[in-house]
Amino acid sequence: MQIGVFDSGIGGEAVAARLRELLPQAHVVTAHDQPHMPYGSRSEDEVYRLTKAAIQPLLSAGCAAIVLACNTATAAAIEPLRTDYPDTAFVGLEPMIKPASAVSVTKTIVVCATPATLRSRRYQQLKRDWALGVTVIEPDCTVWAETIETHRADQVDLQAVVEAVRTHAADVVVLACTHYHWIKAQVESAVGPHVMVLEPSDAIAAQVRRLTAAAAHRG
Ligand code: DGN
Repeated sequence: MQIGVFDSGIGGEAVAARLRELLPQAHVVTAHDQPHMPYGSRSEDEVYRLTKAAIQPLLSAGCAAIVLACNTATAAAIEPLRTDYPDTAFVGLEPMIKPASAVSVTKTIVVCATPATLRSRRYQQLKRDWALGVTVIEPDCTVWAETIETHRADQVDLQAVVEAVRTHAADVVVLACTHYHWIKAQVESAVGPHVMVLEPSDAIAAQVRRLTAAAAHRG
């Protein structure tokens, strides 16, 4: 089975790597859109149009499932893409608000995401559905993805996150942009051992594994 993985840049690589580990029999192909990266400050319509254009090689390659390994693209594009391509299974990534809210003891969580993800309707709905009684702090991470994409991950300024955690006694940090996978260890060491840092590569790989198992079962 051919599985496509899309992200504007290197954010999808961590998800693709995990998929290759978990599903060695699947053929995982990736697509990026570096010329238009970062997506995080673009409008919803622009992100939809760019994502649709960038996944064409995956569709032409016959991918039965396409993972939008990008929170920004999922928020803006997954619904219209499902309508555009009903024969393709689209798997999206969403900020891990539900597990973060469930596991938080202080009932305060920090969500790191792009501006486009934070202002999306899908994200606002996630908060309404799963963060009842939970305070959600959203520090400014606008330049993170681009800094990571341009191989300067060691220069990402984590001050706003550290301050958010300390000031509000948050005990969970959600990394809600796939680029941030590459700085997970940095974030963990900056916020300290009592703060849990959540990142979705494993969860998304497990979801794709279920999907492929169900497809194989159906024959
Ligand atoms: N990796 C993308 C995400 O998960 O939102 C965003 C990267 C970007 O283009 N800003």
